Amino acid sequence: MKISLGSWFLVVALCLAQWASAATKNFAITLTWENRTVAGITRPMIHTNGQFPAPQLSLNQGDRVEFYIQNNCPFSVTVHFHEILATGIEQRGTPWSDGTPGVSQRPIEQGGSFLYQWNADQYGAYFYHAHHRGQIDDGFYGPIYITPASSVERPFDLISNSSTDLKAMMEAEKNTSPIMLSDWKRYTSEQIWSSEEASGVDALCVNALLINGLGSVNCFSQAELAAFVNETGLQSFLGNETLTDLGCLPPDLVAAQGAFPHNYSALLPGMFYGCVPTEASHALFNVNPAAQYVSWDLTSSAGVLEMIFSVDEHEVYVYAIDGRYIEPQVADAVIVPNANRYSVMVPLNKPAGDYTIRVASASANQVVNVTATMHYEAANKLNRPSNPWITPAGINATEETILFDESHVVPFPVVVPSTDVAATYFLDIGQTNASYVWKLANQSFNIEYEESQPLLFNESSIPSDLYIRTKNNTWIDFILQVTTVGQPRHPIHKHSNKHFVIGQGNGTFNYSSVAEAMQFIPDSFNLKTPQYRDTSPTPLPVNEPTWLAIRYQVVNPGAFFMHCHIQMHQSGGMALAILDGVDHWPIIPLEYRLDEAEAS
Ligand SMILES: *[C@@H]1O[C@H](CO)[C@@H](O)[C@H](O)[C@H]1NC(C)=O
Ligand SMILES: *[C@@H]1O[C@H](CO)[C@@H](O)[C@H](O)[C@H]1NC(C)=O
Ligand SMILES: *[C@@H]1O[C@H](CO)[C@@H](O)[C@H](O)[C@H]1NC(C)=O
Ligand SMILES: *[C@@H]1O[C@H](CO)[C@@H](O)[C@H](O)[C@H]1NC(C)=O
Ligand SMILES: *[C@@H]1O[C@H](CO)[C@@H](O)[C@H](O)[C@H]1NC(C)=O
Ligand SMILES: *[C@@H]1O[C@H](CO)[C@@H](O)[C@H](O)[C@H]1NC(C)=O
Ligand SMILES: *[C@@H]1O[C@H](CO)[C@@H](O)[C@H](O)[C@H]1NC(C)=O
Ligand SMILES: *[C@@H]1O[C@H](CO)[C@@H](O)[C@H](O)[C@H]1NC(C)=O
Ligand SMILES: *[C@@H]1O[C@H](CO)[C@@H](O)[C@H](O)[C@H]1NC(C)=O
Ligand SMILES: *[C@@H]1O[C@H](CO)[C@@H](O)[C@H](O)[C@H]1NC(C)=O
Ligand SMILES: *[C@@H]1O[C@H](CO)[C@@H](O)[C@H](O)[C@H]1NC(C)=O
Ligand SMILES: *[C@@H]1O[C@H](CO)[C@@H](O)[C@H](O)[C@H]1NC(C)=O
Ligand SMILES: [Cu+2]
Repeated sequence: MKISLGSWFLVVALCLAQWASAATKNFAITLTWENRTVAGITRPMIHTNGQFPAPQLSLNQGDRVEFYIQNNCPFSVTVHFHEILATGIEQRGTPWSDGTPGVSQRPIEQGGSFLYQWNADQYGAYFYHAHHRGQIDDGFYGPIYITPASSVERPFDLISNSSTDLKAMMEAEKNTSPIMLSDWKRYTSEQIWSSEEASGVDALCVNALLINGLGSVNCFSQAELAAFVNETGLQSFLGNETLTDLGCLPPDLVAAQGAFPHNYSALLPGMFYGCVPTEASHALFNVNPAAQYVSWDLTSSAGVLEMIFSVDEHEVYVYAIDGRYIEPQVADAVIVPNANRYSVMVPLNKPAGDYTIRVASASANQVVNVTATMHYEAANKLNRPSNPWITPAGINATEETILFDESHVVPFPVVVPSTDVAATYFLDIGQTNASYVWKLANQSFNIEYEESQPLLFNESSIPSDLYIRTKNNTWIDFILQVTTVGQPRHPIHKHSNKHFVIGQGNGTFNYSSVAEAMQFIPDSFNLKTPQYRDTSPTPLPVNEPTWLAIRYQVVNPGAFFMHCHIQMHQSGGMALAILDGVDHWPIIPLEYRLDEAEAS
């Protein structure tokens, strides 16, 4: 792309340049590929201005963002702002700043640069991350927080009406900070991908979990693993087999692998077997009990696992999901699927001291955990270890543990979708030809299409059954059908605007539309208080297939993407392109057009 650099040279020289001028915030990011030791494992990875995780983008609602990226990695990259509705000045869309290769832009080549521009129209917790190939697993992710405008109504009076509490919660929200949850592998994303191709195996096994980039490798004994299998009921998956020493389902059991060709000797040591313990420092969160509350934005950038989060002996009030308020719900433990954000308000009402923050895999395919410490800054201390709500296997450690209940979420305020639906798409999720090759559309979205001319510029660049076309200001339904048992929950993420989660169930969806299904199985739907989010997990197919129904309004003309946020599944092709509002596509500014040589 042709960007006139001008003043940008100055910006690039700074570490993370950020200043407010007429509500425009400029960020300059340089990516490098260097060795770093994370969770005690040294490997090459993506550094963002020398950092990992990438620095936070702090914004105010209404800010205009200019994000300049200089790619000094030895490969091409893109970045996606998850999930900022990419609108620009005067509400014109900026779909060329969505960051999806093959859909909205060309990958940014080695040595190249790109300027992303968008408006922070929404409020709350978001994040930005690599969107080329498997690079999110190489450490390119960082938090975004958009302070809500003062006119946005907060839900905190549903927690307490005491004026001191309300003041304290407003203050805690003002000082909210991210807790990035991620998983970590000892191999690079390209090593993992090559091994998947050579072995035929879906690489759903990690080496460590991280909290704000910190953690270590902990190896459980066979006896501990056997006890976790009992606790979690994993025996029914395992049959006569056992978990690997990394706590993983063995490769032949991963997502029905056994039904596809495979060569287990092409797996790398440490991918499924070969746990090597490490020592490394864990995250520390200093909190001030005088503040009464602390607010955290739990943000998962995990490539594989869903995680469960808890703070020993403390309740949390979940008050926002995916950057949008809900009626606060109290819980002791919260499951955070890949790519979701759960904002929690934590009352600091226990004796001062150190309390363990526990994060563990909530996915059936691996038992793995990590801890951090919440430290109350006060003189008198708790003189004993704190008591857990959850076990290292990610399940309740006590009878009293209350798990956050998704089925009781009520958005704040409630917004309901239209029932005037222009089109319903039935999307079957399953494997094709190999256990690591997946589809969401009629065929697998081959990773090589990321190198195609982007659909925003050329609708003929990829097969037409890998995308749908919609008209602006219409309502669209997707029925996501998980066709086979043994698949994990797929966190399905739709780019551009949020979607309503209107229904889910077990079995096969044998209806031609949601309206028809509602006549027969009304209890499977919620059109009165549906969740409104950007990433929604499909229900776990335990004994039979499952389905998820989501609905959205086309408001933002441009070429977007919908895909599983398990990175191996996205790389494996579980994706569909969405050409939204084709009747109102914007004119692409000259500087974002493809090179002349290409466009002719
Ligand atoms: C990382 O370190 C290894 C040896 O520990 C070395 O072989 C490799 O070249 C280094 N990679 C980078 C990108 O510096
Ligand atoms: C606070 O007052 C509002 C308005 O009367 C009410 O709806 C809400 O339930 C109250 N909150 C609590 C925690 O009692
Ligand atoms: C697991 O459960 C089985 C059957 O209840 C029991 O025989 C076995 O001792 C348990 N193993 C562990 C490690 O708790
Ligand atoms: C485990 O069970 C499978 C069938 O469920 C069988 O094919 C296999 O031989 C058994 N393995 C062992 C070690 O018993
Ligand atoms: C299986 O993988 C190993 C290790 O990469 C390789 O040497 C072997 O040739 C492969 N076997 C087949 C049948 O492809
Ligand atoms: C997992 O939990 C166990 C038990 O609390 C703890 O000993 C271990 O350190 C945790 N693992 C990590 C990596 O923090
Ligand atoms: C976890 O919760 C279940 C269901 O409430 C309960 O039956 C079980 O006893 C609890 N586990 C522990 C260790 O208390
Ligand atoms: C799967 O294999 C069939 C025939 O063997 C082929 O037609 C199809 O294109 C393959 N699908 C993918 C996603 O590779
Ligand atoms: C669009 O992509 C197709 C398929 O790659 C190619 O044949 C065609 O020339 C492209 N069109 C333009 C205008 O570049
Ligand atoms: C998939 O195939 C079905 C049947 O041919 C068709 O109706 C549907 O539009 C196709 N889906 C996509 C996304 O192209
Ligand atoms: C689907 O089946 C699972 C496992 O049997 C069950 O736990 C779950 O409640 C069922 N879901 C619905 C919506 O009926
Ligand atoms: C698309 O539709 C939305 C919703 O009605 C509207 O706000 C927007 O202005 C439309 N965009 C264009 C470019 O017409
Ligand atoms: Cu998936």
